[in-house]
Amino acid sequence: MSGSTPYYVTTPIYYVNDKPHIGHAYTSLACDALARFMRLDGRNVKFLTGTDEHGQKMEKAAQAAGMETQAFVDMNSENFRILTKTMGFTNDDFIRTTEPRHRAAVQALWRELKARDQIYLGTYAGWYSIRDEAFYTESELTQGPDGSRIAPSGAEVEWVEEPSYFFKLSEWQDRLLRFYDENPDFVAPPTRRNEVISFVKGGLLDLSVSRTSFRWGIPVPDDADHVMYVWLDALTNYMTAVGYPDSGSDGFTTFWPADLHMVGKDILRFHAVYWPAFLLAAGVAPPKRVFAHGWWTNEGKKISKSLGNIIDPLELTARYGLDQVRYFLLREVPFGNDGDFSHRAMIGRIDGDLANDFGNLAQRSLSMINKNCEARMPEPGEFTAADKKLLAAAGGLLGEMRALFAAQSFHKALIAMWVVIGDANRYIDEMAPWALRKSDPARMATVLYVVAETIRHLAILAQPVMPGAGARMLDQLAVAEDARTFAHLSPDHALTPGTPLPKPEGVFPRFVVDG
Ligand code: ME8
Repeated sequence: MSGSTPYYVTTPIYYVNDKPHIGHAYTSLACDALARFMRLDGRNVKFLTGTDEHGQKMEKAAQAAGMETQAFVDMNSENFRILTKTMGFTNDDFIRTTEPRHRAAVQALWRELKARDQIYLGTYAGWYSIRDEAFYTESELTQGPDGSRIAPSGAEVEWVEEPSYFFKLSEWQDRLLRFYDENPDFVAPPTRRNEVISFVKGGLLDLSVSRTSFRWGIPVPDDADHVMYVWLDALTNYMTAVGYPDSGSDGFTTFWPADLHMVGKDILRFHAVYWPAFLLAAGVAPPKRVFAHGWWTNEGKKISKSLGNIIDPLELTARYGLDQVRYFLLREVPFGNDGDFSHRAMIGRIDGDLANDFGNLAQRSLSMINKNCEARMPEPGEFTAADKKLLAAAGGLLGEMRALFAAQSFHKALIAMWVVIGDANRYIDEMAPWALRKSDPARMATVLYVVAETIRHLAILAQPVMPGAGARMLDQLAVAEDARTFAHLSPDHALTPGTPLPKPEGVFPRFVVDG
């Protein structure tokens, strides 16, 4: 892999106050699909996920569970590690903010900011939301029914007054605006970019970056009364994992700045305002891009523990199948938009797109080859214009999908694949190979070869989103395991006539309602 272009993609590190749910699985899934895509495309990929374990919220959650805080975060972090296995994620690292390597990185970044005169001691007096781990100004708050104050996220806030170190965020307003201007792709999608710019144009206050009223955090260097603000601590994870503070290390020089921080829209401000400001202030290059995706609701309702409608990714994959869930999540909602989860929509995709379209394409053509070509890859004759047209459509997919993955337009990439699936199904209907069996077996062989070659393209390209199904289809085409990358989509690679094929089996069954 050395010499290939690096690609560094990160998920948010998740709070371990609770179990993972579909929202967490979604963000990491998008990153996994990207990581797999880039690896198949020959890039040197680093894919990072992990858990965010410090702060008042964790301390309170541990107390509520009657557990010692470290034991509590150990237990819940493990659930996120299990999620990565259940969902088939291919992260190269799993970072925890309670690890020594991370403490060293955060303290080094603090020292750098201090040395550059970007941090000063003062007193914070204002509103704080423990649920969001965020400070709010009076003007951002609304009045709750009982007179309490509510943050834009819906979380309650409390009044905090304590000694605190501040980061000179106010000094970075113009520099940040210039940075957004010079880097038009830094925040995506464009609506989110506009939100960020108007927030920064509204003026920035210095940011409180330490707390003194609790202990569960990384101590401020040389002032142990303070622990660091959990967001300064958490954001730094992206650099810890590539070797910061050793900025001469292989990891750091190869992978920093990160290509993409994938986040939900709820945490955009931290990633697109505070994080680049910290980095610019410390003389470190900001990441190349932050993509803020939308929010899932469950059958039209906000997903929340209090409503009891949390969707457990483990249950979902057990019920519908891993590839099916992965496909649904990335296909159902234009990436970036909010979306609604419903069992009906899920079953619709499984039976329609997967079973009827893609599954049936593979099943019927491979069964015909098995029956009529002695279970060997048929030998094609000369290609007709119709054959060439379908092969060209399949051959053009990689270029199209490459651009769409680079823009994180997963749904469009899948739609592009389904255009070719539709073309291939229509081609079979029109060519009617079953009718050629007696009248023109050589032509039947050509038609089935063209379809098989189209399926080979589709299966290779399906792997980032549906690794299991893609691999099973490639097994059925007897494609060697080392011949499944995007390099094998070039014109000099194609199926070898005469290769013996295993007995075909359905890859995408229809969903059977149980009981
Ligand atoms: O914010 N729909 O962690 P967190 C879509 N520790 N995505 C959702 C979702 C939903 N309903 N619910 C959660 C934190 N997510 C911090 C991050 S990063 C340095 C620190 C996803 O456990 C989405 O990606 O609250 C959101 O941004 C993230 O989970 C929040 O995870």
